[in-house]
Amino acid sequence: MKRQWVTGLIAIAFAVSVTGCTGMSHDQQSPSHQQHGGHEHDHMEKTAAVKTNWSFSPQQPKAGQSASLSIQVVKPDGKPVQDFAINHEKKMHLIVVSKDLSFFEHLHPQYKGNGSFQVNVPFPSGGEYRLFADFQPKGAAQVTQMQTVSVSGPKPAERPVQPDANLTKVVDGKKVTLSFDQPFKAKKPVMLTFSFSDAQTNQPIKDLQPYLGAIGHVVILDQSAKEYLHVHPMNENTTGPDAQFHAEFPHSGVFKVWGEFQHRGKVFTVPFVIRVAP
Ligand SMILES: [Cu+2]
Repeated sequence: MKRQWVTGLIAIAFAVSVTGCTGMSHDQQSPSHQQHGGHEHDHMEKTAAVKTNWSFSPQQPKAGQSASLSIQVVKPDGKPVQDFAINHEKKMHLIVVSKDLSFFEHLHPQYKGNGSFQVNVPFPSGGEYRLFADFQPKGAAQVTQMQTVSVSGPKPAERPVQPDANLTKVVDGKKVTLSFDQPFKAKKPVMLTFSFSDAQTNQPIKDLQPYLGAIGHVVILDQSAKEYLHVHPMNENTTGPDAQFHAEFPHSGVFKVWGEFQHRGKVFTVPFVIRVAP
C-alpha cells in the first residue's frame, strides 16, 4: 500500500468502514493511481474517474483569515459532475489539517450546482495545510481527493506528532477514553471504542446525540497526512456511553485519530495519537 506523494492534486486511497461491516475495509483508489493504468475501460465506468479543480480566493490564503475555497468536480472530459449522493447528511465533507496535524477542521462545502462546491476555510497560521474532500458522484464510488495549500504569514514551530502515553482526554467537561480490542497492527482490523463520562462526577454519559446522522465520526490520518481514513460507527444509533468504530490501518507508524461527537447540542472533537505496529 505504498503510494507516492505527488505535490498538488492527487487522489489517495480511501478506506471506509461502514455500519455493520464485518471486518473488511475496502480501499478505493483514484484512476490516476498507478495501479489503474489507463486500460481498464469497462471497470472504470462504474468507479467514475473524476478530477477536482481547487481554487482559493485569495489565491494564497493568509494566516489568521478565512479563504474562500471552491472545488469543482469534473469528469475526465472536463464536464462537471452534476449529481452527488448524500453521505452522512452532506454531499461533501472536507477535512482541513495543518501539516503537523495540530489543527483540524471538518467542514461541509455548499453545493452550488454545476459540480462546484464552496466553503470558507479558516487558516489560523501560516505554513502548509492539507485538505481532503470526500464525496460520491451519484452512481459511482466514494472518492477522496487531497490538496495541499501553502498559507502565508507567521508560522508557528511545528509540533511533533507524539503518540499519547495515556488514551484518556478531557474535552468540554467530558472524559473520553479510547480503547481497542487488540494491539494496533498494520492491516489488522481493530475495534476502536470511545467511552464517555462526566469529568466531574465520573458518571457515564448516555445521552450523546447523533452528529451527521450517526453517533460520531472518526477521521484518521497518518503522521505525514498522506493516508486518510474516514471511519463510521458500528452502531449508528447508540447514545453512549460507548461508541465503537471499526478501523484498519494501512501501514505501521504514528496515526492521529479525531473522534467527533455531539452532546447537549454541541459538537466536540477529541484527538488521540497512537502508534501502529508493523
Ligand atoms: Cu463531514
